Amino acid sequence: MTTTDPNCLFCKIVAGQIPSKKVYEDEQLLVFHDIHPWAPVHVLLIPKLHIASMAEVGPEHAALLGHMTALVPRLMRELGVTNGFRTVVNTGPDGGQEVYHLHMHAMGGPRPWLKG
Ligand code: DGP
Repeated sequence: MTTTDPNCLFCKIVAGQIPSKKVYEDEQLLVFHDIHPWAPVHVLLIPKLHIASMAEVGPEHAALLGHMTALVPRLMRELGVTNGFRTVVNTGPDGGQEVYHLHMHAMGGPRPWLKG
């Protein structure tokens, strides 16, 4: 189950064809800093497998998504986030998804989106 899409930006990051500030990697997942952070700490967790969005997720992906989700608290701790964090998965046009390779945003630090 190692499908990739040669035209996909995040598949290119997985392949090392586009550089990223990597935070974590294992056989199934890659985590790197978002290029346009919305928070002091803002990383993206992605499966190496190309899944276009959460809309394509099925029961066969349960273990992968469980693994991804369970990694978030550990990564936030390792990145110095001590006072809570926010996780977001944008899905499809109405969900505001820009990159069509499934990813979870994990954001920590003071919340700029609540200011104003
Ligand atoms: P979304 O709207 O959920 O599809 O968010 C996509 C995110 O991906 C957005 O916050 C910016 C980030 N992003 C886009 N291109 C790149 C890139 O080339 N490198 C990195 N590190 N992040 C990117």
